[in-house]
Amino acid sequence: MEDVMDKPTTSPISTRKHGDVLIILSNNPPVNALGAAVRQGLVDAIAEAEADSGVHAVVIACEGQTFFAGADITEFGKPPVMPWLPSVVDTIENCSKPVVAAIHGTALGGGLEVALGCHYRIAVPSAKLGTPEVKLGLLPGAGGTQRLPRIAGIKKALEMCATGNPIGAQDGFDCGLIDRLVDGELIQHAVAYAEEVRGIRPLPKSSERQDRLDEECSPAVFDEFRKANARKFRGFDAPEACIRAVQVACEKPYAEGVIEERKLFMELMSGTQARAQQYFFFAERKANKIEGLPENTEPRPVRKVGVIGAGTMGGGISMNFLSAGIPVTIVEMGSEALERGTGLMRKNYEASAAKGKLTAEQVEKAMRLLSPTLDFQALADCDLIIEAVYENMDVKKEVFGKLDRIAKPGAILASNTSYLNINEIAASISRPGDVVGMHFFSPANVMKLLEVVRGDKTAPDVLLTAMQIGKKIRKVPVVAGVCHGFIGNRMLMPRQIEATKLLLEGATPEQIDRVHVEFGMPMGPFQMADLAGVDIGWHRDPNRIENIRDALCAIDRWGQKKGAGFYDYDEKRRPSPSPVVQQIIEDFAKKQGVERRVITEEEIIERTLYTMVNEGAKILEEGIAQRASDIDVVWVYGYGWPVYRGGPMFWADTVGLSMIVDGLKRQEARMKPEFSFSKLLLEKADKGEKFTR
Ligand code: T1G
Repeated sequence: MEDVMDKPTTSPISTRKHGDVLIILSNNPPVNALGAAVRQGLVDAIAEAEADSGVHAVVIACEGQTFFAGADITEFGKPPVMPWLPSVVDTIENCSKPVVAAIHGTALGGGLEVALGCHYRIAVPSAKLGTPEVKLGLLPGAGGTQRLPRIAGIKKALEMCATGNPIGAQDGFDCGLIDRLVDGELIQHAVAYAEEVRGIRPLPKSSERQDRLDEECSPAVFDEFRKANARKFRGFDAPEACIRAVQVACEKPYAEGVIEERKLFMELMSGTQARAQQYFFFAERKANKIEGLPENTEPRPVRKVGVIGAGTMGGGISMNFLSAGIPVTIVEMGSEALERGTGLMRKNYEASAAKGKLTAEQVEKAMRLLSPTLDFQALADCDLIIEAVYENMDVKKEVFGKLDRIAKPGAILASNTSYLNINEIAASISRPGDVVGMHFFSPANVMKLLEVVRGDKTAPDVLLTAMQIGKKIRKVPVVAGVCHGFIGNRMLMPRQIEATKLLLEGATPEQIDRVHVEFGMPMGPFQMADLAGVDIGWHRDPNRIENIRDALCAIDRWGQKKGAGFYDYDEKRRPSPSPVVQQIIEDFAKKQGVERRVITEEEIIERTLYTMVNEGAKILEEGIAQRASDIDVVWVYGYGWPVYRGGPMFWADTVGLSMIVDGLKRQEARMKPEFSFSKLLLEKADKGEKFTR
């Protein structure tokens, strides 16, 4: 029986009849976002089904890569266009004929809410289901917080709504969200399913289900969930709103619950966090785009990767490629170091398996792709070689010299340096166009950020390849120009300099760190120094004491690894203020004739965060970053800047650039000689402009 095409339409929604089943099809690339035209099209299509007595059931499906991936985020903040998504979902649920959702790809947010409005849901096994609104500073606003717990239970709904992490189709089936898993031709299966259920009455409406609520509703469930996630949700507004909304499902009938949901949704939508997180959604996607790349640039194939150095960074870097199914040859100077490095990689994999993140088979599969060797020549047939050796220019040049002699033509030669000059490294060999920086962040197998450093001679296809392979190994690659510390570490320097000066002037490590932690950072400058190692970059001469860091290192206070740094640490690595350090600071201040005084939180913010913004502006005006939002992506993914503040540049815009300039002017005298104003910051503040919009 052939499908009868209905009238051609410019709407992204089309319909066709298969027997007595009306198939409603969405074609709104790239992700079938539920924009105004899609919403109207769905309402019109349901009306068409209702009006056609020859139709006894309906299927809703999507063309392209995915089922509806949610509301159209580009419409947020603009005047709303009817019909509203909640009423579209109600229209579907109140259809007098059974509606079956046919799910593939990612049914997310409003997309899952549309599916919950349908009477039945079938999916292919690879499908994912989620309510990621919380990652946009929101909550499901089209009935999801009331329908999801009624179908999948309270615990599942809490987990999905408050974390925003998707679940797999099998998990969806197990919790009752999916009625059938199907392989093969999805729409055919959906039509067959619709035929099966076309006569069943009453129609199963999610909003009317009560049984799952009765099973799990108890205040303890919510309190336990809050407690278990307190650390993860710290500083965010949306997770608590999600918990509250799902809890309402236990306390009120559906019709009242959705009113509460709407109220909570609108409160979040009008807040700064939602704006920051929605800004960041697009910032992350923009970061992938390379300005000025010649159109016809093609990436180079990367089928085999080489890594030089099996230390913590080399091992972590290698794991990313192994986990992506790309074979890695890892080279070390000595067998002991090689065994230690590969042993640590296996240990890290097994730790992930122990947490259920990987299967034992996946661990073995990844480790089978690893070829450890002491033979540098083994890198000769690698397409991409990443150097992760000791952070010293001479050592780097020596390694690149050897690579220049053995690497095959067209191989990409990358350095994991976090500070050194990529142009200087490139200039030391015969193929500077093949050189690029790939700056991973520690632990390299965990941290998502990858600074891809474009040298003056880096060829366009080399840059493109590094960006694409970065995405392939599930990193967030950001283009950075060559300067000391690239984007992230360069902005870290003024913060560390001012934080240390503030210690001499009267602040304490715990005071400065508390201001940063309350601001939303995972830790402050001194906790970070103790974690990374106070001795990083230390000249190793205990008799040469030029600053507080030297003084600490000279007495073996190298940080957590030594049980003492700026803080003292107990056996559980819990920090406590150190009278020894306080004495060292006061002695230093005296020796340097620094008058100590009371330091306010405001001054700490102005001297440690406003200075970062100023440095970010310099990075922009020098073209080291392509755009302000890239700087924000670097700081959110590389340094734990709270995403609900958007990133340093977005945050500066919310504070107001003239406020930032005024604050810096207030502190300028104390920040000399290191501090100087960015011209771009002064100009924009003067004109009332912003960095990020
Ligand atoms: N709205 C508008 N544009 C979107 C979009 C959306 N929901 N999702 C993706 N795009 C754009 C994106 O900007 C990019 O554009 C292109 O599509 C490809 O995306 C009432 C309020 C679906 C898993 O949060 O998680 O529903 O850069 O590069 O890696 O309760 O996109 O090419 O110009 O990410 O294959 C809830 C968001 C909305 C899902 C695909 N939904 N999207 O990943 O491609 S709020 C979401 C994603 C809501 C209701 C509430 C991912 C993806 P460009 P991409 P991908």
